[in-house]
Amino acid sequence: RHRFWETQPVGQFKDLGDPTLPEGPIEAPTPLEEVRQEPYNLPSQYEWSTCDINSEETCTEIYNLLTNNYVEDDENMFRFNYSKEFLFWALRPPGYFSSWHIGVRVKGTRKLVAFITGIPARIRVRNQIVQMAEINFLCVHKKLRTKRLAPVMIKEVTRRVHLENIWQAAYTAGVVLPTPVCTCQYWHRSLNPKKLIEVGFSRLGARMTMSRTIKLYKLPESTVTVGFRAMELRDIPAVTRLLRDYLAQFVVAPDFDEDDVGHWLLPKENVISSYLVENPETHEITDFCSFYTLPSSILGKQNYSTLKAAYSYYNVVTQTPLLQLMNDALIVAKQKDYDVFNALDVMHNESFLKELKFGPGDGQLHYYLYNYRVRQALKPSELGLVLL
Ligand code: NHW
Ligand code: EN5
Repeated sequence: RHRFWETQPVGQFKDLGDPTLPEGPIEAPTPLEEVRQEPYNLPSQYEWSTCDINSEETCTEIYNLLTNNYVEDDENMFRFNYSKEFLFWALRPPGYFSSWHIGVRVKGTRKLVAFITGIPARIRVRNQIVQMAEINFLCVHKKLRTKRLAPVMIKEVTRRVHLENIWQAAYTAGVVLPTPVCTCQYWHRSLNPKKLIEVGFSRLGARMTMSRTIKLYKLPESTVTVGFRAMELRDIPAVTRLLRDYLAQFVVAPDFDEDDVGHWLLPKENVISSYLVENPETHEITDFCSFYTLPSSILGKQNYSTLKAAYSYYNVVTQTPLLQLMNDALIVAKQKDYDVFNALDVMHNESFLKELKFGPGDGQLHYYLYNYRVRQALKPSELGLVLL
């Protein structure tokens, strides 16, 4: 069934529900001297290329590869279109390794034809904080598919992660692999229903007209929560406290410190947006919400070329009802001209999705851990992790 994944230290389908298997690492780390020193062999036409994303030229090559070859929906109507600024942010968190930004090029022409990345992260699983790599942006050019290039790339990134003495990883995919730690549902909240219907992202409901649909999804012009404002540099300590206290309740969640919060949550135009609620009397920061910007190319439509989507990231409330805070997030996203607001059913998101008129999408997102077994798959509400 899974010629490659069956050879890897990941939970296997045959072991699902075996109560004798312990939770934790599947394989023990090997001494660093025993980690393979040479890169894995590629087919002879190709060569490895560590990508320097600080180079504008390399960043453009990566952007072009992903724009034309990265993830599509199951009907090939939309393709993720991560911006260069987004990639620059996603790939350079505190302590990042350039050696984990791995390209495959054609020898001779130097054309970039495949890519995979890792970034370091501390992830807590129950009461254990585990140093991990988050693997993302695995992409093989459309013309080079099904030639078993992906397994070589995964082995090579694994080797380079091992060289940093890191032995676990986390990743997400829309496809089922051995074996999900959690399976989540995508939900979508229309902000610009007319455009979404015109491009085939959503459909006019039964017994619904366009004008009734537009009215259904209408939002107030401005936010309602008193003290709602964009996050700033000075808010990092308070936001870190809020987020750490909140994430402590989930079975799997990142272990964010102030450096991480400064990187992952400080607003960056068209990349990451974060808002908080400051109590006007005490100046206490009581609530927080965030979303990242990930447009999709609209494939084969003349009147529109991109869909502007916001993706719910981390949200924490202590004083404001979550429903009200997320409604304010929808209002700011609408003000900034996003077409749709997407969210997974992770953390406490279930509590606002239906009431705020999100509808389930046709996509799921499966979460995986490499070399770490969890006793039982988690419910989405037990998951406190969002990957980009
Ligand atoms: S998920 C997005 C992945 N990218 C895309 O979907 C873009 C469009 N598709 C492609 O570019 C987010 C290709 O179809 C890809 C596969 C490259 C996906 N994850 O080369 P072959 C991430 O980036 C397995 C893992 O012939 P291909 C997360 C497949 O099951 N494995 O296929 C990435 C089969 O193995 P099997 C995947 O279509 C996490 C083998 O690849 C996969 O030309 C990576 C076939 O290879 C996927 N998304 O290329 C793992 N899709 O055993 C990280 C297919 O079934 C692990 N496959 O025979 C941790 C590493 C670090 C450890 C550190 C301790
Ligand atoms: C790694 N970080 O399928 C991520 N998206 O539902 C990689 N569907 O946008 C893995 N098919 O349902 C990513 N509209 C896996 C996801 C890949 C992309 C994907 C889905 C998620 C999606 C849309 C468009 C479907 C187009 C036809 C969808 C319905 C929206 C509707 C709005 C009104 C209320 C009901 C729902």
